[in-house]
Amino acid sequence: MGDKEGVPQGSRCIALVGPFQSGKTTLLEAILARTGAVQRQGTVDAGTTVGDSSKEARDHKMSVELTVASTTFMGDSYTFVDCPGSVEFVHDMRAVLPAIDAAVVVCEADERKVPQLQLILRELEDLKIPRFLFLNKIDKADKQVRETLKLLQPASRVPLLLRQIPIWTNDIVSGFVDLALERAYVYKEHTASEVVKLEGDALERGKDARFSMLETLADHDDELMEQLLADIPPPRDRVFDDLARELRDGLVCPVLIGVATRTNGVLRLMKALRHEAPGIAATAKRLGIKAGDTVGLVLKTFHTTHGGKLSVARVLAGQIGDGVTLNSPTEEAGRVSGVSKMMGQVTEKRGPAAAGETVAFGKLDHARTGDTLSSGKQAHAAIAEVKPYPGVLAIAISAKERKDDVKLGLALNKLVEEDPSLTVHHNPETHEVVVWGQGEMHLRVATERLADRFGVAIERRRPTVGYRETIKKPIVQRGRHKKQSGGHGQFGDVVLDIKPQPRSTGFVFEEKITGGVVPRNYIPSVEEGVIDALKHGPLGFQVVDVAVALIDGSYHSVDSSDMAFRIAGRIGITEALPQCQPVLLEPIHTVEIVCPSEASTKINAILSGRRGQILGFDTREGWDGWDVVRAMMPESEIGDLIIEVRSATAGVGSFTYKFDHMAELTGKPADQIVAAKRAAA
Ligand SMILES: Nc1nc2c(ncn2[C@@H]2O[C@H](COP(=O)(O)OP(=O)(O)OP(=O)(O)O)[C@@H](O)[C@H]2O)c(=O)[nH]1
Ligand SMILES: [Mg+2]
Repeated sequence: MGDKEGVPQGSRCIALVGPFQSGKTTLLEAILARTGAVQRQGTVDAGTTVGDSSKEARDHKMSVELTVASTTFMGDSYTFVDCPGSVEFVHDMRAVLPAIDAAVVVCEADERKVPQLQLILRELEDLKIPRFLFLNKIDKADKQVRETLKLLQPASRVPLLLRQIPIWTNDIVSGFVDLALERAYVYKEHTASEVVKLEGDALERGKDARFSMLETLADHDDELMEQLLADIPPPRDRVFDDLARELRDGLVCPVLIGVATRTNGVLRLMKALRHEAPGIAATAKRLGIKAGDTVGLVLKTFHTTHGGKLSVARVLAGQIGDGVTLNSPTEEAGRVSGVSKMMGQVTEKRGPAAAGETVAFGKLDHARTGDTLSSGKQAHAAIAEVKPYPGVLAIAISAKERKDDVKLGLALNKLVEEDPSLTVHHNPETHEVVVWGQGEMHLRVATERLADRFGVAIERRRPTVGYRETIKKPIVQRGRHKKQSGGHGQFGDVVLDIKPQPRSTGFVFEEKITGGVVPRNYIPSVEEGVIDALKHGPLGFQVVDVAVALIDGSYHSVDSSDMAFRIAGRIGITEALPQCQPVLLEPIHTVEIVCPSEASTKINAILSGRRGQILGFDTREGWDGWDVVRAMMPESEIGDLIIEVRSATAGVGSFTYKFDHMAELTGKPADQIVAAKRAAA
């Protein structure tokens, strides 16, 4: 099938991305309303939009997961994926990017949002995904759009190409000039803009701006450059071809303007998408998918109350319908049971999905977000691998009521399946269930989901820090257990040589018995008793880095037993350790913080304020204007580090960390920890 009017065949998939609260969900609503997919345009503030329809999103008035909604425009089908803007929910965006045809990056004229914009544009640039910038909220604009563009330009590696300029009436934007069409329009609320005659000041500014646009395009089109130099007006088709080509080749990032709340600029955006955004054929080529294969990519997983598990996927090649068995690269993903069209949380059963379409497949039990699905004999290789960022904030949770323990476990599995940027760890030592996430709001939403969706009320606490203790002085100590009660007595007697060991050597047990003073068969019991006692040292923590040697003892031919020697070993340690100058050990990690360079000084101050020891400073490789700061830091201080790092970096700073060593902690901080442990015991 050939393309009609230069419009690619097949359903398009477009992601709406951009910094926090820039108006993506509102823009989706405006698109759906403008194209007739919904009757009335809802608002985020009234909680009536197709997007953000979960209770958590409505409650917080922000997107906390992606929304998928489809519509048609001028006979073509489009699926939009509205992605959350908050960095804490960024995984939902990252997981869909590989499969989309193009992205609309919604942003506003706000300098503080530039770092976040840069992060998003980088992801798109690296994946070679064509992208438009939609400069939203120009109803609130207080500066010239060209000034705004200068502000935003550092966020993009390629030129931001202004396609429209606003027309101002009494300091308010009342319409726009389309620089490619050379036409002026006046905005009408919730309906198409009206063409007006381009005259006066707007005409002049329009000419200037058009010339700038053409100049930028001419950087990659020699013939156009010659025309411009010779003052020959370039043919309109050539300009449109260049706009489309340079977008598709990632040479420019076209900028459109509008007001999502009033549906202004939406029609223009849709037309640009229609004519310029690539279609499934180009996307399949970008992903290296061969003709003849049947391939899809899972963008998101939902566990719905009534419909069970839904795998939202884009079909990238072939056709996928009910009853088809799909494979992921590692296992059989399952048999499709139901294909649905999605309109936010509302799903509607439909027939098989063709290449290009984005739908929800039912009951793919073993499919995970990010999986490449295929139906051939041999599973298709993974076309994308999007690893979630490691968690930066943790909470320990438990079911409020013991009876919900099993339910909590099942709910957590589903929660993590829906959102792989959450991880759950069971701490075998403290028996805590620790949930790691991307920030405060992320974890808060996770606990709300557990309550609202899975019906498990939970309690949350700060996770226990892995403190240990050790000793600084050696000792030789006798442990004697003797009990005479009626018939059989109990007798065990050991002498232990206890010595501190170098850091991170753990525990060693040796026996140096001569002459059988402690019979061989009782020795393992002595060791068990020692291990028992080391679990709770005099400070209340596990004792590490000690060597214990059994050097002497005695036994009784009738009264000695495994149990008696075990108790003797325990007594020996328990009596010895308080005399060995016990000391607290705390875990120290190496932390690597990445941040925009202008925030480095603040980051340094944060690290010092948290007992961090700065190891080094570097520019971040491949990241202009970014730094990496490395430091050693106690685990207890990393707990909520992300909150301060984000606030110092307009939300974009982050860190990774790795356990390095245990270090002694003394003085008041240590006393407080010991006292808290005693109080909790
Ligand atoms: N003045 C004005 N306000 C807007 C416009 N578009 C959106 N808003 C408002 O901006 C706020 C955020 O809008 P959303 O659509 O939720 O923004 P978002 O980008 O989806 O937010 P996240 O998904 O949480 O990142 C809401 O209060 C909207 O009413 C606009 O064009 N003009
Ligand atoms: Mg949103």
